[in-house]
Amino acid sequence: MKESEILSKLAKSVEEGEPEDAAALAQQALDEGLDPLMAINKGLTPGITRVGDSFSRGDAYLPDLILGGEAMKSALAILEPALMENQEREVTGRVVLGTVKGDLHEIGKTLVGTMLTANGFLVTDLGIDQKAADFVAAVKETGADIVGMSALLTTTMREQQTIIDALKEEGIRDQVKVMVGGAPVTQSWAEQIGADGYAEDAISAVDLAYRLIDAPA
Ligand code: B1M
Repeated sequence: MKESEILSKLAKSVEEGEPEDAAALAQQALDEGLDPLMAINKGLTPGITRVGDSFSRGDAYLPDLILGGEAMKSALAILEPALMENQEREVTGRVVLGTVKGDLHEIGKTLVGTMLTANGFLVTDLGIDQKAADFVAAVKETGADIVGMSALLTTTMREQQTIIDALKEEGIRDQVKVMVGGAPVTQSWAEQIGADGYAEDAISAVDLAYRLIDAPA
């Protein structure tokens, strides 16, 4: 199958919420030598973006979001291990990563964690719906260099501020760099809440992490 055809079928499998098709196409993409990152960025991501856009217009409903998310996750389960192959294994830095309280979106956060891991960062992934106290405890336990907070909802992005405040209250704000991201998050929001950096996607999150700890990329 041509590269463009696999990419458009991957997008369609997510858009139509077909986890089995998405996984089979992801495997086919790898078997045919496609770059897994390209399969994610030019196949899966346009598919899930279209699901979100239809939802915004009222042409799709919550079950469509759920199925789109499931299809994306099943393809990522095949593609993410391939992203890790032949990568630098020396530990570059320690990162605590999670999706903030009240927010159940995990796909982008997990992708950021995978890319960081593939680039030598030791990532403690707290999961979704994590309160400030859990971020603070994990930073203390792991001695993290960076804490990364993902928020996908305009209502939950304020939690990023709450976590920074909690780090200050615990007297550890100066010991850890704060990285924020997620669809509604912007550079100006990051500045407003006193984060050390904002990344738009998983690739720029890796560049940012290197910069934050002054490591050569
Ligand atoms: Co939700 N949802 N959702 N949803 N959902 C959005 C975010 C939305 C924009 C859809 C829309 O209306 N167009 C909208 C938010 C509106 C807003 O607040 N402005 C929305 C809504 C409204 C909701 C519910 C409220 C719906 C409802 O119940 N009525 C509900 C909320 C639940 C909750 O969290 N409490 C809800 C639920 C869900 C599902 C659970 C069904 C499902 C998630 C499944 C899962 O994760 N397992 C879901 C999905 C799939 C989406 C969309 C369609 C796709 C999100 C996604 O996975 N994208 C989304 C629309 C959209 O984003 N276009 C939408 C793919 C992923 C690779 O991208 O997550 O953006 P993303 O991550 C990127 C970057 O943002 C960045 O890098 C990633 C990789 O490139 N990044 C970081 C992310 N985190 C980062 C952290 C960093 C750095 C970069 O540093 C730490």
